[in-house]
Amino acid sequence: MSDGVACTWMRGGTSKGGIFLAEDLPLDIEARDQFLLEVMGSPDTRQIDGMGGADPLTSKVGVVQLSKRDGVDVDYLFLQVFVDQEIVTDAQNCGNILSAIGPFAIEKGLVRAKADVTEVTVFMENTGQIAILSVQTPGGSVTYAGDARIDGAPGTASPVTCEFKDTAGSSCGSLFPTGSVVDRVQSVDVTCIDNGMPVVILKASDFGVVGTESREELDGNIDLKAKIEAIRIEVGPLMNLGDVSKKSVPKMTLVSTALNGGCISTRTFIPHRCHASIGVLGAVSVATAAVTEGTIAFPLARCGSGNERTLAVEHPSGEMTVVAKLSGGEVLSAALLRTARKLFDGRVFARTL
Ligand code: NQM
Repeated sequence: MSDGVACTWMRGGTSKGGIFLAEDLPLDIEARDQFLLEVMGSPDTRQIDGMGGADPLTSKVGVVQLSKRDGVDVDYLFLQVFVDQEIVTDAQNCGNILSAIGPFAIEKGLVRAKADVTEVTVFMENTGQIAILSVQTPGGSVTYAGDARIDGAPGTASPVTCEFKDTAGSSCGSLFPTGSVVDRVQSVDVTCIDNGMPVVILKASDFGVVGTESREELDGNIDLKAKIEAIRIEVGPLMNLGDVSKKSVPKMTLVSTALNGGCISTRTFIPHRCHASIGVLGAVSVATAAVTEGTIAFPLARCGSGNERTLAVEHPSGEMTVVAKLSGGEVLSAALLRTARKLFDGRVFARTL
């Protein structure tokens, strides 16, 4: 039997997964992906023979290494391990798992902790962009205990703030990759946007739903999911993502008027299951659509005014607040509060490695 591979299991925001040092994983991508499929127990809807939680949100991997880039601490590659298909994809980023990368990098000695708060500058390899994380390090060591609360994760923990700049066109090349703020696809008006995450914004009422249904109710609506998937497959090439049939992007977000005083209400398919909340960069893309005139989201949204806006994106388990800085109507940067927690540190075993 092998000695396994060093790994830290962490919750990052409302996601959970295995965080590895790049040097500990097979260099060959096929061997790496096969290893990760076995670690998670995929493909299997229950992931019974692995660590995955039978949900795309708990079947995630972060791969971290010291960065050689100027002004950057670590490089982070995100990998989505599909639950029920033999697919490991780097075609999407993940802002939730990102929030675990700061504490992980400090704990593994890749970044030296300062007193109180340590900034970790991360190059996100999936999209070639930078995020700045602020991690609580009282007395020079990471703490996971604290008073910060995020919707979708129980209890409180220490805050990790995530700041994103220049995320427009992260995967698609431009903010509105089709060249238009609205397109008609399969007889439905949609907004295709990428401000950190490729997202297709859809008006819930165009699909005969209210848009505030539970995750379970929407996941059980087979007709709705088939319509949404048909649109997704058609817009993939229009968004410069090519054939998306085996990719986890674009995400598909149904929007409606906020019910709890926020900016807008959302239900997001990621892309085949409804998200229990919403992704971090997914929320940045939705908030950007909400403040941009002409989009599907704009007439439904309440965004306030000024060059700094606090935009609460409502989702099935509460809301995610995006603090957006704007200039001339354009979103220049976005900051979000997350929490993260180390759950396990040890060695993980695959069947064949
Ligand atoms: O959009 C889920 C998540 C995500 C992605 C998904 C994310 C993001 O909640 O930045 O965090 O959209 O597949 O972890």
